[in-house]
Amino acid sequence: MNKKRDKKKFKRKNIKISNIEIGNVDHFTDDTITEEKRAEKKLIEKGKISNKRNLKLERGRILEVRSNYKCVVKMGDEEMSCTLGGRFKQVNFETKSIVAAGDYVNIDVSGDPRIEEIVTRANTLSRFSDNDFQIEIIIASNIDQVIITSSYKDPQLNLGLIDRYICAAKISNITPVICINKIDLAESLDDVKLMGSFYEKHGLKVIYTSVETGEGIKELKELLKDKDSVFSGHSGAGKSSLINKLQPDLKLRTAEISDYHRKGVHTTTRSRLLEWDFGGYLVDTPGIKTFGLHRKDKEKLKEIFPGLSALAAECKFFNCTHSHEKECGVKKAVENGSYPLSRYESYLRILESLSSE
Ligand SMILES: Nc1nc2c(ncn2[C@@H]2O[C@H](COP(=O)(O)OP(=O)(O)OP(=O)(O)O)[C@@H](O)[C@H]2O)c(=O)[nH]1
Ligand SMILES: [Mg+2]
Ligand SMILES: [Zn+2]
Repeated sequence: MNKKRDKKKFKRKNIKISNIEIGNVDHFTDDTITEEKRAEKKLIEKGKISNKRNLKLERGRILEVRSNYKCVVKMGDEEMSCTLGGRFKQVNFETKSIVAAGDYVNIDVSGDPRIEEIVTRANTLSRFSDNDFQIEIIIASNIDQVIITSSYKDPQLNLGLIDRYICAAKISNITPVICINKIDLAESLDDVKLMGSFYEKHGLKVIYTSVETGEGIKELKELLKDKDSVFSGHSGAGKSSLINKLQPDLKLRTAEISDYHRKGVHTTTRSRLLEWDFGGYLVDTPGIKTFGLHRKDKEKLKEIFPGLSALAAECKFFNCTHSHEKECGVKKAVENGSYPLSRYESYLRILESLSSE
């Protein structure tokens, strides 16, 4: 077939309209509806909104994620098991967590309850896998504060892990609170408080608790009241024990100290959203060993790592990363002893972990 000739043949002629009265322009709003419909269809196809929006969806909040497509949800006063709508089953390589404890969801209750929509999250406390792909693991969502739980001893206080939590929380606009538990095991309290004083100096809240003696529990309760908090930290730090102490009827499983020296004991195995009887919610989480941040946040590190931004005014270069540069305010402070070497080394370790390709 000769395409050129065809084109010529079918070329449209300009149509002139005369003697035709055009009615009320409102008749043409059909066009805009079509546009909207098209946009909506696109969103449905992308899985951003449900195609069942004509159904009555009810709002609930995820208490626990049981498997990839099953979770326990609270709706009103009821707890129910829910599945996830089919469109969530599309593979997403960026995240391991389709839903997380704390998510608000819209549920189709016309049959077996099915989650159809995840309400946009206010924030997430997320860590990222160590490998190149940096897959997101959501610890909890829609929370006000993270109680970074560390024990003074058994297991040993790990300030490097605390630093990583602080950075992750700040990146996500979540207030970090440091809780140093098991202070009954400390020989001297001065020794413990010295460790916390660095963080307090840089505006962070630090509380010292003991489930054994009850110290600090009242202060912790005050802090938790009417807020949504997540308890996170090393396995065995005493997260579940603290929660039980605050509200004994929750009866969370905790491990005996003797058990806990065995390798790989994780007593809490799934994150769970629970309700305080004094107001607010909490998420108890399984212990973690390491907390990976995302490489995309590398630039923010020097702004959010405790105490660095105030020293940066003394750096020669405005974009100083306080690592290899000369005439660096942070390095000077480390040299003259006004900034602790151990925290500077922790900063460098995190910086390096975000630099590897
Ligand atoms: N001496 C002392 N022991 C404590 C304290 N708090 C908790 N423990 C003990 O520490 C052990 C671990 O406590 P858990 O509450 O199970 O720790 P967890 O942080 O929930 O651990 P995972 O669920 O594995 O992440 C238990 O044997 C507790 O009795 C404390 O303040 N002092
Ligand atoms: Mg636990
Ligand atoms: Zn510098």
